[in-house]
Amino acid sequence: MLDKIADIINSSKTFLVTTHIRLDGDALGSELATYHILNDLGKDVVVYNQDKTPDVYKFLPGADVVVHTLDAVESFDVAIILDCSELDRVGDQASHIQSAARDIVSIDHHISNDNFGDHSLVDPSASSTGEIIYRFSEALKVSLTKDIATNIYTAIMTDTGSFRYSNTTSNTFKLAAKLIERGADFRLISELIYETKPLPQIRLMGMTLDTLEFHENGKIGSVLVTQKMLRDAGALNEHTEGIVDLVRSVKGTEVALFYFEMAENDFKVSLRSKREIDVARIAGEFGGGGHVNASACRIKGDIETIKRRLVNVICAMESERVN
Ligand SMILES: [Mn+2]
Repeated sequence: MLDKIADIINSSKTFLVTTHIRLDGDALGSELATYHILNDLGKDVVVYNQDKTPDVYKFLPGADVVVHTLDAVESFDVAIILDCSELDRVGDQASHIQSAARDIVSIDHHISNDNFGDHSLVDPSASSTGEIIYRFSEALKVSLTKDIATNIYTAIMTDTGSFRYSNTTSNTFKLAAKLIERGADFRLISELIYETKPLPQIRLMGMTLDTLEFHENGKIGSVLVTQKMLRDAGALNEHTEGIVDLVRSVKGTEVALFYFEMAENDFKVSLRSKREIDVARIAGEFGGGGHVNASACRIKGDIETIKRRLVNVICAMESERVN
């Protein structure tokens, strides 16, 4: 499949590259690495995202080329959709992109990928979409520049939680070493992503910790962020990143839940787990998905009912698993 996709890329001229809403490091790093790869091949490339680039990722090489409207773009040969398990994840322009593209290429590492692409490069064993983009660059025989290496390194580092999550393999480390040899400045990238938090984000974290509660003897931990808390802290949506990992880090916690109020009685729930507890399955019960140790879903209703429903589902699945 990799060779077939390389043929399609080589024989095409105009490209749209995009990824999911609520941008993260893997989404942006994979996208901008792809931009540089195609650009180095002399292709015409438009990089489109519905959401604005979070401040923390603005240092990524190529971040300044991203556009947020597709008005002027009528058609292109190939749309490359990155890190999306389904096309709708790109946001409001999904159907426009589908009709404007001759071919849709999906590159992703979600086990829940629904095969929406005309051509799919999906590998659930890859740590990140960035890891697959590296293979993509090799298949296209593009030399690994510092710009490409920096973007791919960022994608891998963020999706593996700095090489700590169970999606990390010895291959991930080998690849990281190669990227560092090609100029990815691992110390600087880590500082820019993890050690440049704006004060409102820290204030929000303090307020969020006040909502911390536990169920099932501490095995399930949860926190809540409301729109009012964001306003009071002067924080942005993107400043909630990492909060759920703080809950998982508590001793004895096996499942961490983060309830984010998107609108009244409308919550996005992020789930994290330790070891073999499959939170993708739990999120799946509510129409969501993701990976074994990290997933998400959206649930409507009042927060107390939602909390009870989630705890019940987690307990039911856990008793099924251990019995
Ligand atoms: Mn990813």
